[in-house]
Amino acid sequence: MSPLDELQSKALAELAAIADLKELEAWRVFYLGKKSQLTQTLRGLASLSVDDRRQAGAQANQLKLLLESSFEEKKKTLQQAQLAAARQEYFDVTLAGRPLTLGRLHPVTQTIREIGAIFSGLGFQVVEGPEVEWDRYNFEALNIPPGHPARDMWSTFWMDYKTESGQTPMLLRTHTSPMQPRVMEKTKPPVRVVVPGKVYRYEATDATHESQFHQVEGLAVDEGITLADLKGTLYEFARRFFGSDRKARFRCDYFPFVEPGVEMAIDCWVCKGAGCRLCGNSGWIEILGAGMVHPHVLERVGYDSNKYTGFAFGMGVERMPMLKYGIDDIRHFFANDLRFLRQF
Ligand code: FA5
Repeated sequence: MSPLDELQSKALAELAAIADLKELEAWRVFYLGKKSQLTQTLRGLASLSVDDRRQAGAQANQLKLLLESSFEEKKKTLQQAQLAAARQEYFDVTLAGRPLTLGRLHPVTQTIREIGAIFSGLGFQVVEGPEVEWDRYNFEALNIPPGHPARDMWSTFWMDYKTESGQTPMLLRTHTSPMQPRVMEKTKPPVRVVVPGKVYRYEATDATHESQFHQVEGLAVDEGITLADLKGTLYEFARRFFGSDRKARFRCDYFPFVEPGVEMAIDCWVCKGAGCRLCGNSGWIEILGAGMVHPHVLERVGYDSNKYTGFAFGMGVERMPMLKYGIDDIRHFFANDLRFLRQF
């Protein structure tokens, strides 16, 4: 085999194995470039005799043509493959973009913010507190000692909290009222706060009751505060939240930490006060409990109950949008059905 034959078979074998254009260019430089064996052979022809030159020149030129055409062919094949691969990733830049779905705040969060904004406008500060609570704040500081029958008003989730001295019962707070003594312990009067947060009750769910729901607590303590201030504040809240065409009413109620105690109700959104299944035929839906802070509760945190009086209230947050928008089941709020949530 002549050196040119050898070169040919080696070059073509290497060319066949090439898989991309970069390797192909390296191949071209090696076999057809200025410093390649073939170019050197062609240059060296001048030193040969006329006969030798004719024969060797013809063979070298033939090989050059063969390598050049093989190179072009391979280049075309590789370029086509590259194009086909690019087409697979092709996208139409003129197509309209897919709309981005905007997230939104949960209706309960929206309601808490709306309630907070109304009370901020009435001079209240918004504060938050712990959901896992001590018995002494959830009950004892609120005039409900161990064994007091009023504990039955709130079915409770208890848990054991391990401390160095043993196990101490803690609970998931049954209402936001424990924040009353917590705030008063840290503040001197005047106090004006609202406290939004989650609360928990060990009870069966129905259209208006959940075992985990939200409340907003309110507390105002100062010299000379009366029940008229409580009613005025809550009527004004109801007017701003529900509009002036809705009716609100107060009735006597009992909570151990207020005296006197009241409940506030709004006319039922389904029957407009006529009486239906939802409102238990009463025409009214209770939204909050309230009253004048009991002197015992004030004294326990070191407030002089002869000098200071105050009112407190605790409203169910989910009941507010239910009343405002006519939602007939509290369980919609926590079912996470986007068809419901997207309406707010
Ligand atoms: C209390 O929780 C008292 N802490 C309220 C209070 C505060 C009274 C300050 C006096 C002074 P009650 O258990 O009634 O009270 O709950 C208050 C409100 O929470 C109710 O009016 C109702 O709107 C809402 N609520 C009560 N239980 C549930 C429940 N299971 N699911 C949804 N909302 C509820």
